[in-house]
Amino acid sequence: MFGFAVGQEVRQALREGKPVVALESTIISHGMPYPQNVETALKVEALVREGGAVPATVAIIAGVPTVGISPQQIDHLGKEGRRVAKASRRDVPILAAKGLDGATTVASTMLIAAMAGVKLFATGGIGGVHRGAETTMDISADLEELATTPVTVVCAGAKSILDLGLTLEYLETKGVPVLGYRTDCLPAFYTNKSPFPVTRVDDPLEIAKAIKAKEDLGLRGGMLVTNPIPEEYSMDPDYIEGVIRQALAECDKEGIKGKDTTPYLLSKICELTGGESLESNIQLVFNNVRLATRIACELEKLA
Ligand code: PSU
Ligand code: MN
Repeated sequence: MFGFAVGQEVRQALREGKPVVALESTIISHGMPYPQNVETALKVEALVREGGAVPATVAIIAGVPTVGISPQQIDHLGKEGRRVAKASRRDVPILAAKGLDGATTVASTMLIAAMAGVKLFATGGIGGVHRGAETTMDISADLEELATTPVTVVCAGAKSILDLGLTLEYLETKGVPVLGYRTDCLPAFYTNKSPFPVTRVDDPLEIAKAIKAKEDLGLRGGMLVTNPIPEEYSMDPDYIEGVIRQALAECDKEGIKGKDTTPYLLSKICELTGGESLESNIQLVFNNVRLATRIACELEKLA
């Protein structure tokens, strides 16, 4: 029989009702270069612990969806980088059948976290509706997962490699609550503003209550909490828009499609900004992890 695994520390925390925060692994293997990817992933786990919760980095290890991989496995995924399969929901059964490793996206991390009963998940940015989706139909499986699976995802909004307006429309159609932490507009990953409104919340307890309400009312699907990048790390909007346009043009010229699109754009942006975007990316992940940990702790008190 095929099944999933839960790391020992995470299993114990879940048994004792302690707060757990899930973390994804595509960000490690496909979202950042080595060695910053591994350093960031390990620091993130330390931040969750400092906040009083237990980290659960999710990946597929030799075919087994695993909630709470080891530091050695994090190092392995980071070193292998793009040689590891990027695993979204559709890839999970194939990797399980073949006994292969997979780095989980937001969609598959939510899916696997939910198997273990983990309710909070922190990352950098989510996938969404790509610019030009009206002809390519390129819409990330992350959005469908948010509509289906009961996990709250804390992110810094979405990069404007996506069409942010269409991404919000899609989430609205699917009935996914989109909250803004201390903001009235959707943060755009590298920058803390966009023209698109979200529902403002000012307190982690309020967010925890919304999660509890959703659960108690039997409403399916997850929730998206968008957390603006701290001002001191946010980038100039015009500069980053220019970089994104250039990255999109090169992606088009190279004929990159499908699941390769997002990782290609991420590494191109990193290259074009000479690493400046990477530092912002790392800092916003830390910021999201701190918030997710606070929400997880509040949620545990409500239980
Ligand atoms: N956006 C980022 N960093 C990332 C990703 C997206 O700013 O690392 C990764 C996440 O794992 C996300 C995935 O779930 O890319 C989306 O890929 P796609 O667009 O192929 O669904
Ligand atoms: Mn896609």
